[in-house]
Amino acid sequence: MSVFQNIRARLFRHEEMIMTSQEEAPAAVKVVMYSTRFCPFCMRARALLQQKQVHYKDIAVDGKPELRQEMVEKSGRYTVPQIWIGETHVGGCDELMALERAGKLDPMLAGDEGAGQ
Ligand SMILES: N[C@@H](CCC(=O)N[C@@H](CS)C(=O)NCC(=O)O)C(=O)O
Repeated sequence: MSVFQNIRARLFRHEEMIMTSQEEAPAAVKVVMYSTRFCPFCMRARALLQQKQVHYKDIAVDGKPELRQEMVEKSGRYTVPQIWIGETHVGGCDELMALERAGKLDPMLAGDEGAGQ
């Protein structure tokens, strides 16, 4: 597969994932992530959520200044990804990974938002 075919395949998978995430109802709690396609932190966060088989809404802000602005207003942060589990603003990839290391991510995904504190 050429580099361009590879990139096209990745883009297609990303679009498909966004549609799937938006069409399927979240299980226990709503998970939302603002991201860009090729940001390594976004990829890591996405991989962890996918590994946990979480249905989440992935809002791609690539080339969408209005969506990035929405993210900044909601989170007070300028970097992607920005992740919410239910009403709780988790932060970025590092914070998501830290929750996982602390054993707090699974309870939060199961609806126990207080577990993150
Ligand atoms: N510590 C942050 C780092 C995130 C970060 O640096 N993201 C980069 C993209 S890979 C970013 O948003 N840079 C600013 C920009 O793209 O405007 C995290 O874990 O999420």
